[in-house]
Amino acid sequence: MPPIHFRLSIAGVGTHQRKHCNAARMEGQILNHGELWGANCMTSPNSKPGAVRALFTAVLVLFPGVASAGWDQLNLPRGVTPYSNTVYDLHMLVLWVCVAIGVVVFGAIFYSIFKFRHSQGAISAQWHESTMVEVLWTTVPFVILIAMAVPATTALIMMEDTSKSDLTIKVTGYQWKWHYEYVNEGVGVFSTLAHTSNVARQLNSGVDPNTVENYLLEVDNEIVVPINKKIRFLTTAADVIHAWWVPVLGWKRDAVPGYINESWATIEQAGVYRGQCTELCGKDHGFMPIVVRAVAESEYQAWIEKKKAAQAPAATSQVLPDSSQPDSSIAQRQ
Ligand SMILES: [Cu+2]
Repeated sequence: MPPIHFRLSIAGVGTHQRKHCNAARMEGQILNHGELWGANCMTSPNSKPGAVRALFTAVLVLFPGVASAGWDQLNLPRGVTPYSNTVYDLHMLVLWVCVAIGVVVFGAIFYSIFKFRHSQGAISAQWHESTMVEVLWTTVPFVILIAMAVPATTALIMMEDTSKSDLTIKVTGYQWKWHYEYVNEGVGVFSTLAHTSNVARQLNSGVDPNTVENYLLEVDNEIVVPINKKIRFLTTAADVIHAWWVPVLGWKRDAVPGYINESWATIEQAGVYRGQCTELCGKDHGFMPIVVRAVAESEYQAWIEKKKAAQAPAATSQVLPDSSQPDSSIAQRQ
């Protein structure tokens, strides 16, 4: 049930609700609004579900985000890779297991507190030395943990398997830009913050950042990758620790000087996907976005050929930026 519908329903909880209940009864439907709707529908049209209504109204007034935010805004994004979908499914599985445990445990606690309260003459049970209880509270959590560990381990093994990749891209973090090397193709691309964002971010630039499209999430040179191909990413850095993160791929990897971390992605939907550096790497950490354009294989090949042709004459003279002057490219654009 989308929360927005819930808010509208509550707002019109009087006649609207009664109409809904009557219609549902006539059509033999099962109301899926949860216990509160069901309980209220069973009351007569003249009854006053005041306490319930007041409670919900208070919650919705105090936490308007609960009512207006869709599930997709509260939850993880599904992403565009099998990797990210596996992560999402695993997250949902564990979440619902936790919800079930929470309902059972807190239900038992609150039921016990209410049912066996002192004013009702309750006398506490004596469970000391109960073998049955001890066996149960040992084996039940054990079985639940094993049941969750199996899909979690399967997912972890899948995540680490970078074998049989179709292409390899080496990602190197610099203060404050990214370099992408298409290892098998001999193509390299530096990707820095787009000029429009870079101008707008300056103090007293006179440019309202709200008017800049994809502010701080746009680059001068996006990288192009083919869809439905297994891409191996090798992440490293040339100065300090950065982290390469595009949320829809389902992972992020630290880019550490002197080390190479591996990951992979098979992007199933064409599109432009954005991300950022996610390791606090210096004063311009927030100004090294990532843009990945996933296209059809033929379009990718055409892009690679174009890059090869453009870089061929300059290949021998290409010099990596001097990390002792890390902000040189930013300064040049100002
Ligand atoms: Cu960084």
